[in-house]
Amino acid sequence: MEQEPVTGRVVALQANFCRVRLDRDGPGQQLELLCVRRTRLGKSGQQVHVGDQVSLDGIDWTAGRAAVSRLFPRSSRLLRPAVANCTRLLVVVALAQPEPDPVQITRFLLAAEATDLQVELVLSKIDLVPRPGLEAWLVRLKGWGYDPIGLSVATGEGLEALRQRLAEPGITVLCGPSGVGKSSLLNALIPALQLRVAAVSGRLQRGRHTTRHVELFALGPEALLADTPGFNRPDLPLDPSRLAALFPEMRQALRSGACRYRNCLHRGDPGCCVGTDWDRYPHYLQGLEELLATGGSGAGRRLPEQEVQAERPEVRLDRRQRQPSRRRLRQSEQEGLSPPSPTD
Ligand SMILES: Nc1nc2c(ncn2[C@@H]2O[C@H](COP(=O)(O)OP(=O)(O)OP(=O)(O)O)[C@@H](O)[C@H]2O)c(=O)[nH]1
Ligand SMILES: [Mg+2]
Ligand SMILES: [Zn+2]
Repeated sequence: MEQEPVTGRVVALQANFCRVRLDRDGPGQQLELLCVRRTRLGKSGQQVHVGDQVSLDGIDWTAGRAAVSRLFPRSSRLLRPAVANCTRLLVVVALAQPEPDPVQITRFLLAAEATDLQVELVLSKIDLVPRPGLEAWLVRLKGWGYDPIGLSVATGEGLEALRQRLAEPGITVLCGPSGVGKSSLLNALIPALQLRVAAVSGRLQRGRHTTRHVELFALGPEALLADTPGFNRPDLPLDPSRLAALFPEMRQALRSGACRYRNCLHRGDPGCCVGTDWDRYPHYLQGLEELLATGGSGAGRRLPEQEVQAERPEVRLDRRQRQPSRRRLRQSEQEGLSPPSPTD
């Protein structure tokens, strides 16, 4: 008689192994097996990611070992942090230590919006600022089209509201700058966890990149949360014409009106239905100019699956070393601009 295959979810990758949480407990009530992962599975050329649904063979229940034999199709895939089947992104920014920076918050939100996944926003460390400071940020972020939850791990405020928002089935990936308290938040939501956290340091009260890998934890029976390493400045992932759609407040304006020109870049030209009178207009313009100048960090490289771009702290491409791309030159010619220099 043929046995039903043993299946599970990859919750962490460790060197050549992955930890797989089983969909159904093993004979000795095992919840997890340590599995060898072939770096590439079969002809599909797919790599195993955290979040992947897999089936296993070669199971040794006594030793708690097995091998991943097959990957199930993914509903989504984030690149950096590499997580498969993610359903929701939780952007975490702190109200203090480190100070909130509207440009940086916008960067994270744009990278999150570019995935087409649901985006939630949390303001952490509210115990460190006076109430009016929190209220002002809540109002401002609502104007950006978000419904943020202010919370503090120190006082517990806001945790229940967040827990409810994350209770729906699926994988939520936490992302945000280093030191904002992502791991602390997970420890507070799932008390059995004892993830490493570290005090922020230095004049700018930056985080210290304490978390080094991605791992999934169970918040409820079907709701999983992934802690990820913080990074400080995600790239702008898209081509210029798609930037506007990543601003919820701009999407709103575009739904209720139309610009005179179909390929409007919304730079305050007459006939533009978005205008310039909105809080993040300078950020939009700055992002747009950056994309026009560089050809976009992800332009022309669109992947079939969704991705979020997140800069790893140890890999930084200094823009001054980049040569202007041909696309960028062409673009400036079309716009009657002088060719950009590599040092701008
Ligand atoms: N006062 C206060 N401090 C907090 C709060 N949440 C986190 N912290 C502190 O902030 C520091 C950084 O917290 P972590 O949880 O390590 O931050 P992280 O976002 O996981 O950082 P990376 O792993 O580097 O990305 C620690 O000293 C925490 O104790 C909070 O709600 N209030
Ligand atoms: Mg951490
Ligand atoms: Zn327009």
